[in-house]
Amino acid sequence: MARALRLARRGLYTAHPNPRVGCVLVKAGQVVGEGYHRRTGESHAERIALSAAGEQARGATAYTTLEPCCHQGRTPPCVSALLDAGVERVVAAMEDPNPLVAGRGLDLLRAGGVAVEVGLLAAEARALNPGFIKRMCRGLPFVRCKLAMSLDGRTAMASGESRWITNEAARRDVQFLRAQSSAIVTGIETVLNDDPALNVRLDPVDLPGLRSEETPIQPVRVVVDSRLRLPVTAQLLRLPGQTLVACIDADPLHAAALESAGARLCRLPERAGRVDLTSLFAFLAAQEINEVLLEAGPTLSGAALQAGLIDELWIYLAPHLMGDGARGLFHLPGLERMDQRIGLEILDIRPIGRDWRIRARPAGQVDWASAPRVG
Ligand code: AOF
Ligand code: ZN
Repeated sequence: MARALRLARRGLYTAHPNPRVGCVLVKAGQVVGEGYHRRTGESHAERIALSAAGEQARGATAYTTLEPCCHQGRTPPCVSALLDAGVERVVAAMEDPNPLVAGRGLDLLRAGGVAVEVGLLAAEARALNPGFIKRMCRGLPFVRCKLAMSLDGRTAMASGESRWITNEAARRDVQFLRAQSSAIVTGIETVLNDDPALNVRLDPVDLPGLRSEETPIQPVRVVVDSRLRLPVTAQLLRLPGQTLVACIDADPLHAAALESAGARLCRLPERAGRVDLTSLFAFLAAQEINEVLLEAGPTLSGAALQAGLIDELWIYLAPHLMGDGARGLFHLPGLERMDQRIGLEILDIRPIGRDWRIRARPAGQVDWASAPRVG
């Protein structure tokens, strides 16, 4: 199963909106076939492993990081392929949370006389697909909020100047975070101030799963822009990939100009005069967006945090001080007493070049990698 998990990880940058899945077929202590799901629309892990094994699959055990599917999606069901090949035993790390499968794949295998076990390395398997799991279970994407700050917790000088807080190595690390995300969400203020690209600029050879002739999959760029102030000249409209502008209401002429510049507009319900963020994230999940990277300023990041929409904070900490006149990480109105603090659980801290990366989960947030739902 550990090998199947390593294979599944090769789909980190390419499999979405599908889950990352790996499969290893073992017979008499030997690996006879293996595979991973590379890209939506292409074969599932089990079918790749089965074709590699050929006749050797008869009587083998399949270790798979996700319950085999039993539905006809973009590709045919894996359960029938496993039964036809004569696989004797299937060990799945976790059930498929997709309501079209949800245990039925395992039931069908059992009904076909296959020995079935579920739950081996479940937490590791879940950690591969937090976005897919949360989207299937909650109708919301898994949201990582990325921030860069000085050691004294500042993200910009009072003037708004913020380039660059962190070093090259940290900014490259963020490129990998972007590459595994289906969407990057930012606010209109960030776009007006910085005119960011919000794209993936890595070489395909740096992204496992991508072939050298392929270009990285660009996450959908989402601009939260209640009053539709995005200029048609914004850099992100000219780059490969889709740009979605989330607004409440819009001047029809400006809306038409943005649409002809390639933007997709989406009108959403309002909350206190701004785009309702829960509606926005539910809309993104409905577009099959699994993992979101929020790269925004203190207002939007703070609002998403207070709405309980952030699953993980990814804070890059740079070794310098910016002083107490500079701006803080989150705008959190109404937070006045110590008992109103937002607690965090630090998941890991590691050096990235001269900076440090802190990964933390807001207290009370579900850990999508634990809490396995077995059998
Ligand atoms: C598996 N093995 O490798 C993957 C599975 O549209 P399709 O046919 O690609 O089906 C997508 C669904 O299949 C996806 O939502 C998830 O439930 C399951 N993914 N299942 O047996 C795999 N990637
Ligand atoms: Zn399948």
